[in-house]
Amino acid sequence: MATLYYCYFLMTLLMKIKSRSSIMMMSVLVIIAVSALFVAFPEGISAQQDENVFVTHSGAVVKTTGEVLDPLYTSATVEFDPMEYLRDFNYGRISQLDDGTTLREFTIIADDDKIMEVSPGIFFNVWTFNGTVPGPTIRATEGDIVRVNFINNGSKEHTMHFHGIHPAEMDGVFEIVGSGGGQFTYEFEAGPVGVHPYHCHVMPLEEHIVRGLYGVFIVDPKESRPAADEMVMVLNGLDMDFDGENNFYAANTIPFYYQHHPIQININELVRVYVVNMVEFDPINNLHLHGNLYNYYPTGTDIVPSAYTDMITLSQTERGIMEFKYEYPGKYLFHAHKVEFSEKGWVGIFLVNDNQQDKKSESVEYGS
Ligand SMILES: [Cu+2]
Repeated sequence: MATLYYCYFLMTLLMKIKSRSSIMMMSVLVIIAVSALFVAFPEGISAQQDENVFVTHSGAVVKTTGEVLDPLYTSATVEFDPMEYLRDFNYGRISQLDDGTTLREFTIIADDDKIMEVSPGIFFNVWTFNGTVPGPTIRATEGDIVRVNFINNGSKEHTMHFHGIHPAEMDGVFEIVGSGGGQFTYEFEAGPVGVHPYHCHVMPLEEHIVRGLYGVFIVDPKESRPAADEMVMVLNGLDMDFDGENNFYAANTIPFYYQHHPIQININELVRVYVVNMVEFDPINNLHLHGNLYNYYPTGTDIVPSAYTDMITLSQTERGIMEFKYEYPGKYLFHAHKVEFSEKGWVGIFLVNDNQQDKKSESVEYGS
């Protein structure tokens, strides 16, 4: 209240002054007076600036003095289980063409209104292929015909751009698919052998990718790879506050998920991991495996590994295949050796069982 009287007194004085030089003098006095106010009442002024109040879509009022990460949503419309995603391969609806070629048909639906609980209590508006981030893992054998019936149910334009070899009009860049039910059919021969990303290619590309419009496309060699416990890891990041930096990092979207729910594998059984880096903003990501080394096949295009290592470094959309076996039971970390990423969620555990019957049981939780 004293502050108000002070301002009122200064304003009254100013209005009574007529001459130009007096006005200049009074202006200097007002500046000094306002500066004095900030010195006298620093807590009152800064407290008002720090207080943030948000009204969520559900009507709840959120007050905070800390950093707020997307406070607009309080419930999820996406169901995503990283343990299920890990080993879930979609081979499509299979039929034979007249010449005997295998046709694999897929239906992929894009949406951009879904809300995902990406960490306990943290909700984020994700853009999805078939309702999840990442979208389904599409799998075919080299030489198969892949036909993708794409439907854009979003409110924005989207496409599907596959990495690999295909005609220009199947590249998902210039053939924009309109919102609200637009359709396009992508059709091409599966190739080359390897692990490839697919993603939306509409501008601003950064946003369409970071929001979640990506997935993995595996092309198997005609002579299949040796039997193994196969899994997919998409390395991704989440920019919750839209400042062009990731707040969370993960393997398969949910930070720390495989640390709290270790991936169970068997001793002396070959494990094959299809790993794809979809992190935006940060120029590199990496993957370090504990207590072991792995054969690494960059892009999965060769059947002979090019490295035997415990560390690979990946830029945007770089990917490859890792193969390894564990000789000793126990728990082993895998994580980004860029420690900032692992401390923000990109870390997990392989739990190596020596009892084969325990394999893939999801009832055991481990770590904290
Ligand atoms: Cu898009």
